[in-house]
Amino acid sequence: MFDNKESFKDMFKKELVSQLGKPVLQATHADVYRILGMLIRERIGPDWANTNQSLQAAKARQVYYFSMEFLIGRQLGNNLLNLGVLEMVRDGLEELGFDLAAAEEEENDPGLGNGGLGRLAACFLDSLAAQQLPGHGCGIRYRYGLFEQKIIDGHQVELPDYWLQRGNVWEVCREDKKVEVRFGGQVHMSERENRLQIELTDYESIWAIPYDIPVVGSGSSHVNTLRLWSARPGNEPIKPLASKDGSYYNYLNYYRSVESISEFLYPDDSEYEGKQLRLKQQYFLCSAGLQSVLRTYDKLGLPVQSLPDKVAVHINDTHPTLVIPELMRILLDEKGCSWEQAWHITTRTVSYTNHTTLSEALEKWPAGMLKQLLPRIYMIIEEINTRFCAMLLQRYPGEQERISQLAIIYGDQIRMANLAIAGSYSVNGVAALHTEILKNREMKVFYELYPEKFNNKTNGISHRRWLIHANPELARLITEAIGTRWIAQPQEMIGLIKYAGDPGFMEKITEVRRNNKLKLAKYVQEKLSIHIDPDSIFDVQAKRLHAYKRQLLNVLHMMHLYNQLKDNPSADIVPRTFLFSAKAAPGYYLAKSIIKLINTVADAVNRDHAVREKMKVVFLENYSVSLAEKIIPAADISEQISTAGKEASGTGNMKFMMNGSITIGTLDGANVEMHQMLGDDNMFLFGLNAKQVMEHNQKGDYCPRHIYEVDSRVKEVMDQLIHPGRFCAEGQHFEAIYQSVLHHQDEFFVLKDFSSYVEAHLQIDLAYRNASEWTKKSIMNIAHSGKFSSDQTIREYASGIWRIEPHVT
Ligand code: 26V
Repeated sequence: MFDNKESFKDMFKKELVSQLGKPVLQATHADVYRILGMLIRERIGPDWANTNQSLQAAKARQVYYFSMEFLIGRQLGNNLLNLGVLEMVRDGLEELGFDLAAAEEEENDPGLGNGGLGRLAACFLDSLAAQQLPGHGCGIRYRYGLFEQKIIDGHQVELPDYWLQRGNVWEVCREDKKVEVRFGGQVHMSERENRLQIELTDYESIWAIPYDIPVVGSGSSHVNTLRLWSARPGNEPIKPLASKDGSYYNYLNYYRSVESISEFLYPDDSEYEGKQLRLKQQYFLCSAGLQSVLRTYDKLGLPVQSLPDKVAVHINDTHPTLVIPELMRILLDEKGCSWEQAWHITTRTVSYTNHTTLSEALEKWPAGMLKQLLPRIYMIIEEINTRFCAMLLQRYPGEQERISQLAIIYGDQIRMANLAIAGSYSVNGVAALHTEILKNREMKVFYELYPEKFNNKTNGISHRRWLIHANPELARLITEAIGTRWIAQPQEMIGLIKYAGDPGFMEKITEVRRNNKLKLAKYVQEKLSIHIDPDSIFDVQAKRLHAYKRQLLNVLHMMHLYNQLKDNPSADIVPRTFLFSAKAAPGYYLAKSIIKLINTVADAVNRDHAVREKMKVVFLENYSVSLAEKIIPAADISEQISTAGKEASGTGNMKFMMNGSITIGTLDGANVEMHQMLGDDNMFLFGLNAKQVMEHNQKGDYCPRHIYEVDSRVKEVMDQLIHPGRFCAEGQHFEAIYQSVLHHQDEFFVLKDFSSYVEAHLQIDLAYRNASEWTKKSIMNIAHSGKFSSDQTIREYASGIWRIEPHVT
């Protein structure tokens, strides 16, 4: 393969001519991207095969991370980085007259996830491979990722995201490894040789086709696999129900319904909705994934009882909980296990991560729907529930209330979190505070039943993608200061503390950060024709739009600031640029209204020449991994302002911190752990804490109307939501937003935290004036961010939950 620049250049030129039949000079950026993809794939291939072979030969214990989402981001840059050839390829291309950055922009960003949960799965894969841990992803190859967002007239408009349009160089279709997944049908039971025989008839049968993507370990030859499944009728469809009468049109309908299973990713909504197609997707993932795991296991020639010694199956939230009854089905119906044996194996194989405490987001499937779609799986869930409740009756005689809270099937609903906890050996939350809330509140009865299952694993992020790749100038500067060890061991960044007062280093870091701001300013100018001042404070909130994340609090503060500037145009404030980026679920009316409000405020502010030197508001459309990589390195302020107790962890908070932004935040999620390290000097805290929020909720004593009446700043901005004037044109108003915070007992405490939020922003303004103190804070943030490396998180999962070890080939 290419070991040096010259051999790379030779290979590149040869490949270009042979694959595309073009002279080098005529190659486009897209051609460069494609050829690089092919070369890298060729280079990865042998290591990939070796890793698999060697894991198999060593009978190594492996983890399979099941997730409905893998938000992997663009692959080219990261693969070059992890292979250790980034600089060489960049230089080589430059000598040939090409620009690597431009080629990178040609890659479609696969949006196979909604936000934090999907991105976490991707960071985990990166960290598993980097540490040579045998761990693979198992997911769905959606033909359409999360919708593409356009802002038209201030409103969000959704377009389909056909990310596969130009093919995908990173995947390999493994047609030979397809498996069959069955839906519907009738279950027949009979007895043969004293054993219960189960047969399913008249089912709908579909093929699951795996597409494998290599996950390259940074600095080693270890390559794991992300296996994404696609639903297809296959060349010789097996017993399609709809084609029984032989009609060609029925046949086509059958084809379409099969393909719809892996057609698109569901957007995460404000409230969970039990949609049948989503249930189909979940079972499709679980059944296909498990069959392939067991096929690999079977090759080891070990008895099925040893499965938990060799295989760990992890479920990312409750979405893949059907692995539990599906594993039971395979063990009972296909491997001939007794119920007790099967349950013993299953509950030692599966572990589960919870990602939310919002009760409205908890998955519950209507029993009737599940029964019709998956009759055998339903029988197994019923049996799990019956045995579970019998055990509870023994343990808690007479405690009806407690037992009904624990039950897996309750009324007409199947509670997936209850099934996940009952059927797994480990349950973890994603930040210290979140885990405590699970144990003491949301899942208290389960914690009392199974205290040994509960544990915390604070989330992390890949410093390779979010620092080295996204912010190469900063990475270089860190290496200049403390050497290269931090690259393999990001905790070593703590060594930067001693540079927090070093004038030379401070000057350099200021320059790097300013360059990043200039780059983002250029992007904003190109995309939106808005000029933003690189010397203003870049104040950024970029994340999914949801009421609990309180983008609205941010908007109300902006409106207030603008009102102040109108009252006093010569007010002495440090110029601010407020940047937003966020997608709202298509059916989430309130969230979409908030997007419109942000854009309405942006229009009013940006049009006003009187404040142009002091304030700008920008909404960047279509937030995605690649856009995040542009925004985050340029942020001075990171807005992490969720209502305390609602954000399980947050991972954006960690990405901003690692890039030297300073957080304004509540004591929520992982912000709590950030604050423990950084202290009050290096973070701007405000608002109620989780305990206070809970107490208000218990007492029911929060009265937003009272705040509206006594705080004139609040009254002014609230009234501006519904009356024409500074922001709203005649006939335009934001009634729903107004009502949501004033007339209902706003569970997100927006007005309650307003005053302390405004105060925290005043502190930011003051602090920014002292440039060297600000830079020190920024350095302190970077220095402490190693704790949030997903390498560390994964080590904790590996030793504390999965019991897997690094494998050296
Ligand atoms: C729910 C639904 C329901 C309807 C269909 C689509 C869909 C997709 C995802 C979800 C679950 C959302 C849960 C989630 O994303 N939690 C986030 O997980 C992050 C990683 O642990 C964490 O940092 C965030 O705080 C948490 O909100």
